Amino acid sequence: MGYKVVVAGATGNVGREMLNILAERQFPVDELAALASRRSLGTEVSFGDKTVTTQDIEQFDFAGWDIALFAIGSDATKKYAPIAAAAGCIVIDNSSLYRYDPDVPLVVPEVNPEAVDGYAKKNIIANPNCSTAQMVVALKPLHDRAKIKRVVVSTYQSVSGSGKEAIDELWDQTKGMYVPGQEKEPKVYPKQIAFNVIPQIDVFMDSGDTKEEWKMVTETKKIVDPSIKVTATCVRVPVFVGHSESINIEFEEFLDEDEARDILREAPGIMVIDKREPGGYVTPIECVGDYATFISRIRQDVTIENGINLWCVSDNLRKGAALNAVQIAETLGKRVLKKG
Ligand code: 11C
Repeated sequence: MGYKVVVAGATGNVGREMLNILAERQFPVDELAALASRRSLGTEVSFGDKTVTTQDIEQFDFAGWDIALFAIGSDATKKYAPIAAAAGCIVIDNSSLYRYDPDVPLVVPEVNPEAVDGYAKKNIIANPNCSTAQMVVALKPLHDRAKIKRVVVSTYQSVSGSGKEAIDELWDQTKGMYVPGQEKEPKVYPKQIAFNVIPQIDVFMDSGDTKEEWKMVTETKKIVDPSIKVTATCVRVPVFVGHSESINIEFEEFLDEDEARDILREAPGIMVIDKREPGGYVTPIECVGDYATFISRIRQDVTIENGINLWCVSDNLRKGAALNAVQIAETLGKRVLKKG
């Protein structure tokens, strides 16, 4: 016997990936409901070799359903997650709404799988921000060996992190550059994204950090270790899919670059591609559609006592969102629900 699974937000970028990944990984689904807002009602979505017609989330009765994967943004989540949870359906939520709630586990299965056991306080488990998810997969095995003191991270984040309109904006602006009269003004982003980079992701906070930067700090502490200090600069780049990160790590103890490479090679969810020659590293275009978090450019930072630099790339719609949510469902299945 398997699970009755709901995917809410099934027509969005992340919702569609959730359906693909449930099918690819043969998650034991007995019955599937694909939910959408009234605007996209009746849209057909693919689930493996089947086609499923979306149902109205407003009318849906969550009673009797085991797990709901939510990819509907914070406002809709605020309305529907409590309804699903109260009906006994465990919500795995991709929005930021519940991530910082002490009664809601924030889980990356390679890092803190045991945290899913705390799901029952609210019947909700939170999925982290995409830029955090790939970074903590890389940090955890190194932290276990040499205890991380401080992380300095700069991100290079693709436009798919901002949704479909942002993908269209990059495409239209890029084409528009070559056709006189077809130039497109920025709508989603505050400045032109084509042939440019924008050092702002999400809103500014009083500290001067953006909310994306704050998320990386706060979520890393909740998932890995509250003692780790993180400082982040998050930048949007004209890439469709795949977030990249330059990560500088300072440890309590010395960690040799070769040992760091060996640890990362053995770690779950990581693929090390690190040849010191032209092209001997991974770029975002190569990680699209993959499950792994790719690590390259592992090297000693000789400007501090115990430092390592590395380059980290992952598909933000997969490990950063849909894959991690499905892995949480798998972990919940193995550790708690034990069906399938
Ligand atoms: C971006 N990281 O790339 C964001 C998208 O908190 O789940 C995901 C926002 C979030 O724009």
